[in-house]
Amino acid sequence: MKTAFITGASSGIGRATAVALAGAGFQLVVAGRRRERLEELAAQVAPVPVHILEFDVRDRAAVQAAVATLPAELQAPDVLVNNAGGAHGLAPIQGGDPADWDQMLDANVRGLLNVTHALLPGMTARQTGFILNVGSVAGQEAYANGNVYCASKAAVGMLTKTMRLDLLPTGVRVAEVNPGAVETEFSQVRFKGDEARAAKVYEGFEPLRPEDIAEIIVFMVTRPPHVTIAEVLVLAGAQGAATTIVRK
Ligand code: 8X3
Repeated sequence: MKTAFITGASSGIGRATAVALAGAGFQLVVAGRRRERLEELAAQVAPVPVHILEFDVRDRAAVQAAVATLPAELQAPDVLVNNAGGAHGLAPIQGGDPADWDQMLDANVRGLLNVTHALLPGMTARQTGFILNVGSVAGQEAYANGNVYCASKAAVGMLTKTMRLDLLPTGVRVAEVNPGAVETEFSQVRFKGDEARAAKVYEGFEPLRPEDIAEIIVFMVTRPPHVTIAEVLVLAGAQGAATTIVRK
């Protein structure tokens, strides 16, 4: 049975991707900060084998320690989905909170590196595997007040490209999906629990659902070894660019 390791699996795109990969025949390692949610996920996909790891991707030592508890087979997954991360705040750079900046750079960039670093020995030793990084339209386009979030996702884009080159001789493929407006906890987190402000982001049009992205991720990571879909930008139907959305 093939194995998929998914970070940020307790909600949103990560959770939907875990469910979709379970449906596609993968056993799962699901990582996140909220064990209860991961247990619910495991119950939902039963009888598919699910191994739960509770850690914060920002904590390199915790990531290493958690991965070390896995049986060797699971330390070398067929698929790694680097999904954990998010946005904190939406303010001009001159009014931004450096604590928010740290959060985003630590999770979206360093967190991705921490998890990748912990799993690469196993994946490269196997000479096969697929790393799917979750970027964002925000990594491709600048939008006002996006500053550090946009920069962190641009870093994911460049890491994807450079990792793909570095790992080429190892047989580990690397690709990226760049979602646009997906209705998840993303905006609640960005606006620190301000539900009304978060809801406004998705008002007047049909946003993407996490399942829409999950379906595409499953397609990307299940292509045969001679096919790498390197990058996919996924926008909502009413969305022409990051902040260009037709609302009714
Ligand atoms: C989420 C998409 O446009 O809100 O990454 O930044 S956006």
